[in-house]
Amino acid sequence: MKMTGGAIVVRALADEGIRFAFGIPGTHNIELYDAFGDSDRIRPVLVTDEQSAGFMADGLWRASGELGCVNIVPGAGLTHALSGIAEAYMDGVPMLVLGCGIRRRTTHSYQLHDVDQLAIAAPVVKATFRPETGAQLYPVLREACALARSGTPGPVMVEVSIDLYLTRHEVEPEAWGPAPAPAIPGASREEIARATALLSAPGIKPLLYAGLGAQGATAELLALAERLEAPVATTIQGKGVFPESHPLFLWNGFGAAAPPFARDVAAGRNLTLAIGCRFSEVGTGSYGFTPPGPLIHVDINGEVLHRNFPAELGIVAEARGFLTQLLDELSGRNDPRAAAAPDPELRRRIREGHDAVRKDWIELRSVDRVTPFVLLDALQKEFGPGAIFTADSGNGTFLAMECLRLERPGRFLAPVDYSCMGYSVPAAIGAGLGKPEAPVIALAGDGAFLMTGLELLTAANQQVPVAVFVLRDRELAQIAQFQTTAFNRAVASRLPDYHLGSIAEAVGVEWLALDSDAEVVEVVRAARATMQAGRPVLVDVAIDYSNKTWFTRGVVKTMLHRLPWPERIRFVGRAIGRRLTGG
Ligand SMILES: Cc1ncc(C[n+]2csc(CCOP(=O)(O)OP(=O)(O)O)c2C)c(N)n1
Ligand SMILES: [Mg+2]
Repeated sequence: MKMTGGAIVVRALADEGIRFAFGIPGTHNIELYDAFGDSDRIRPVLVTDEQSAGFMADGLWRASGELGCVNIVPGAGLTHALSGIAEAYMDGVPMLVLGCGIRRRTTHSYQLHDVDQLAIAAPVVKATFRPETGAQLYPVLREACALARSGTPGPVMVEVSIDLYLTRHEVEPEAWGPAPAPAIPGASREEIARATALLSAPGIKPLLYAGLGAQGATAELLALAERLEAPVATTIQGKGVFPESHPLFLWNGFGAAAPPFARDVAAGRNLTLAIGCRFSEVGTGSYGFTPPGPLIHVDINGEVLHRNFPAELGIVAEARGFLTQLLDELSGRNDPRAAAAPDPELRRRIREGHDAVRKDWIELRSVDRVTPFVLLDALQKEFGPGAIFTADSGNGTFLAMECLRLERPGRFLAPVDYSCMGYSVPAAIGAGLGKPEAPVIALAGDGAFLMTGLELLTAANQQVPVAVFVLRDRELAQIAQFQTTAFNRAVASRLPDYHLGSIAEAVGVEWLALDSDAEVVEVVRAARATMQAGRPVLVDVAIDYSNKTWFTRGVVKTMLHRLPWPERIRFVGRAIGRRLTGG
């Protein structure tokens, strides 16, 4: 039968379960948009800037596991979208990047938007495809989606030329189906036996360290932690993979960027089992720890093993399958190993450590503005355990990481390894579309908000009732804090002031001011009421950043220690000199 290119693409997307295509139409893909108009399965979501298209598809997947499509015009659409695509690439988030190509059946040169798109996208996607015929469209799109979801997930780009959209093609839909799923790697019997032997050797006190790759394995991770009586730390991305109310939950990290109790507990362990993580710079607080060795490192992607820390045993395996096998082996009928007894001393240190951290935050309350912990605690209490938080690149990410206690993965969405400012508002909209039943709260820095805050217009237009809390310190604090510590001055990191309420009014969104701790509960409740009525809301928070996070304090120290001695002396000397002279 004959089908248009647009109809074939829409059919492939729908068969992949894709419900949302984020982007802005252009002359090259209006045929596709017309086909969207005929579809009741795919909603094209109009964004204000294509970088948000990537962040929305990212938030959609992280919150709900649903694949999103970034749908962009050639050249300018792609270059705007690259930030969101690159964030997804570095953070392991799958998405279909549906690029549109210029005419190929022409002898003309210097066409509109004519750049080598696949070359531009190649470093930030897992693969690129350029179907040549209409018949290739459907199978190529299905293959691209399968690849995006497999292994370490990530974006995959397919460029569809306008030629294919403008014409009809002879195709056989009866022959269409999903692409073969790539094999899921698992551990061999020998690898499981070696891991078991290392873990159950006499005197071994393991530390478990879990990343986003372990997000489908919470139950197994819990069973293993209890069986080994091992404390569990997670990466930043992995926040919530292990329930954070559990007595064995340590921290999101365990090195110099963690509070003293977490550092001490980790230092007392003598083996690390790391699952579904890759020891990235941000996750490790700038490589601010060495995993207590020996290290058993398990990841679905063999390339991450032995990269930052050599492993005694590196295993290429999907987390849940690995943990199931390991638990079977530990409790095997032939050679059952005794489960470790609960360690009251360990649990006491962890409990008292968390209590002390909490006490500090409460005691260091702001006198005239909003204390971060007071706000985050109130948000958790008012919105309950189903709430989804998005964070941005900035101080807010680390405050949220340290103050929120989450029981499940998919509740803390943050741009970590690419760390791109502008993530939180569009990611919240993506999350809200994927999980309409969950309250979604964006924690945006006042610098980051300037980049993508206008997407509140999209939230209003799409009727996604997100709450955006803008943390107003009138600084690029994450950088200004580094600058004032190291240089005793902050250059180009003070923000010019702007009136947030006017922006809210301009895009037709309600707004609230939150000026002090005393108002926190009342304002959070008012924001919640607006969301429950189906409308987005913006909150202007006079945040007090005077207490630095454990993360920032740790990273400043670690970075200093990574410098060669003469440079260290220069840095410290300059900071002291400027403090003494007031310069
Ligand atoms: C696109 C982009 N530009 C610059 C940076 C560098 N950077 C990291 S955090 C930060 C400060 C963010 O300021 P703001 O949004 O106000 O958050 P705050 O730290 O003040 O909470 C900057 C400039 C970045 N990560 N991403
Ligand atoms: Mg700021």
